[in-house]
Amino acid sequence: MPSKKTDAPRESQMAGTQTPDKANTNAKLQSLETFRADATGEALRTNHGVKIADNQNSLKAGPRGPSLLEDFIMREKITHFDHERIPERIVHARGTGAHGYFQSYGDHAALTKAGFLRDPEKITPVFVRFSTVQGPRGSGDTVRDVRGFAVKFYTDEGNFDLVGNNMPVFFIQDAIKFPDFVHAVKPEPHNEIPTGGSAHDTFWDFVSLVPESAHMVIWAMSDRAIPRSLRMMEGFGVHTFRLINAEGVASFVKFHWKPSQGVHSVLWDEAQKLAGKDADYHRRDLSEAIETGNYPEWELGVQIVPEEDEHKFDFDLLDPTKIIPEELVPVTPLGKMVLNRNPDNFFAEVEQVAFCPGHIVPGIDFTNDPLLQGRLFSYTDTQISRLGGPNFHEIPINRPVAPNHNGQRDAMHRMTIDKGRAAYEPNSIDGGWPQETPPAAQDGGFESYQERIDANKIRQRSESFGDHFSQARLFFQSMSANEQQHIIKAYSFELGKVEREHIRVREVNEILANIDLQLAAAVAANLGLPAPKKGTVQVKGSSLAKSPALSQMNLPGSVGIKGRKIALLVADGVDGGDVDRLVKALEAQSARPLLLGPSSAPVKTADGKALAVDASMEGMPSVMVDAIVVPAGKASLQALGANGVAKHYLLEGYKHLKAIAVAKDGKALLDTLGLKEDKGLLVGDDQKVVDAFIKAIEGHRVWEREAAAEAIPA
Ligand code: HDD
Repeated sequence: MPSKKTDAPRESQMAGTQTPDKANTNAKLQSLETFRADATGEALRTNHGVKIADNQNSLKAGPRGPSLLEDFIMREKITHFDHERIPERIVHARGTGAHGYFQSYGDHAALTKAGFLRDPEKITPVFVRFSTVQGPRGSGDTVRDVRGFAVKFYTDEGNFDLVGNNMPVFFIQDAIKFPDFVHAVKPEPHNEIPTGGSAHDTFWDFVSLVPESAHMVIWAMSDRAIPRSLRMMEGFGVHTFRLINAEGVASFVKFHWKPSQGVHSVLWDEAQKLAGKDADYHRRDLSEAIETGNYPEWELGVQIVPEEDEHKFDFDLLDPTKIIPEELVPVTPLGKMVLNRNPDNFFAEVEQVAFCPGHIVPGIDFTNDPLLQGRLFSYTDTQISRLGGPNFHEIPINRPVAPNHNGQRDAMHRMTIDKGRAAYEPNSIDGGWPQETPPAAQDGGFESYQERIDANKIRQRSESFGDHFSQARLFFQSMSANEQQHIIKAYSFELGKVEREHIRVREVNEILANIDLQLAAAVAANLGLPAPKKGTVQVKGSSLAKSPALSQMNLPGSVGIKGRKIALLVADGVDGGDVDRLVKALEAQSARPLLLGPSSAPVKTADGKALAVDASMEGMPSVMVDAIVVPAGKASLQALGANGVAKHYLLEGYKHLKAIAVAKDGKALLDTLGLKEDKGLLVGDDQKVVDAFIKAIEGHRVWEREAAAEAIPA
């Protein structure tokens, strides 16, 4: 049961996986294989191939003499080391990634001619990078922030990058405002504080002056900004795109990723503690899930709007601060993505991967969303300075599976050795190759959608982008009572950190009051400000009163407790049989039971056997697990009752609304802690308790407990 790390080669880690071995043999992985370096059995050499005899000592004039400049081995090693870092991403610097595959559910011919959506047999390799936005590379995983959700599809027709977020809207409507927004949210320039958060003056100054940000900011103040796991997030393409079929018929679409794991978050107190106790919480969770065969899955879907319906909504489809409520246009599933392979080398794969919303394939096209239009320029530009030149597409992780011959030549780090003399087109010297391919129903050259444009060149925001509050209101009003409270607390916390009174006042009076007066009043009360009596603008309101699809409470997922980490607190004298019973019951549900003891040393069971533990309770604190069990055993229960770490474990788990099951004899322990049984705090030794415990974990948290848990010290 303890899942000890093995150094077994990758092949055996992958053994026993079902469809993925198809993906293993696919072209992308094979092409990456060419670049993977395995040093097993190899001699240590310089970069130029010379075998090294002594890697411990630099060349010196005598054992106590000065080092010699001629030591080419040391100079090569140190020079390389001196240049090991590349600039981090300007935004989304902190992230992690994984390989996997995408498979279409069928032939979506009516919608698109893109080959990877036309053939249900086709396995398209993907690489996904998840990220936070604000913090630098070394920042914590669980900060309150938007999460990047960028997917590179290595299709036979070229790379398609769907560079989205875990929220369906954005802070601004026009790309020209992106540097302003990013400068405002990034750490303040005089002291570089805060790292990885938005609770500071410049962020709230900007967003309180820019009402178009109101909708995205309320998402960022919601539980979506503190996900339980990268595996438990929805993903969104944000902009409206076009899909185009073989007949040239276009449909507007919004892309959605729906996780089988459900959409779940941690609590704010937990998120803050995790940032210290396990700053790598999300990257660890993803890589462990893949390593243990709990491959995360998402369904890719689209909301489809026929071209002729473009103007049927009370918002503009080109405005990236708007969603299309799923109750108006449901999401049509297209296929599924499975992540089944961890990177071998973080730098080579996760750090060097380069996404660009402009990487599309025939059958997909852009719209005139002014945020998207700006992004089409920005990403390639940033790669040139970050990855050192225009040949970043030759880095293995960025290489398409499709061939990519053209007349582009030279530049820094060119790796391809182009044969032939004609680096131009047309040519008659190299037989005219490579040649253009005319557009066609299948396998044709890329053709842009022929949208008619007849307009004045103008710097102007469309009037149809003018309603900034109706959907922010719809979002707030669609939340459960618990979620609404979390939002109120998040605004109160963040604005509480804002030093300038006039910024707090403006956010409450000119933004929150236009979203919802109760929200504004609650936040105002927490800041000691008067409650605004009315908003500052006329808000027309959404055509829907509520959109249930927006509440996480309605997105439980379909995998039950698979992959959930469950702590079993044990000490000397624990009932070994009870531990076995509980472990078996949890493993039967594909959960991950973990034995935690007072230290990392094995504990002794009541019948004298040594029982290995996975970690100490301090080594894996309660914030790192989903649920807690205290197995039977009188001496063990007594020892835990006298152990401050164990008591804190239970109190904290209770405070964070986690399911807790305690053996019958542990009732006294709960009484000492002042914890009362509820739907998720269960006492007993029978199967009924185990069943109720599993059900409570399926619900992610015991929401009914939230008010009672307020009284528990943080
Ligand atoms: Fe961006 C990175 C998502 C607007 C400019 N962006 C980046 C990443 C994601 C997004 C997921 C990380 C990719 C990775 O993992 O390497 N960005 C978005 C979304 C946006 C958005 C969903 C709005 C809908 N971004 C946006 C605008 C601009 C940029 C308007 C500039 C005009 N984004 C960048 C960038 C980054 C980036 C500076 C930093 C590193 C990189 O591109 O490769 O170019």
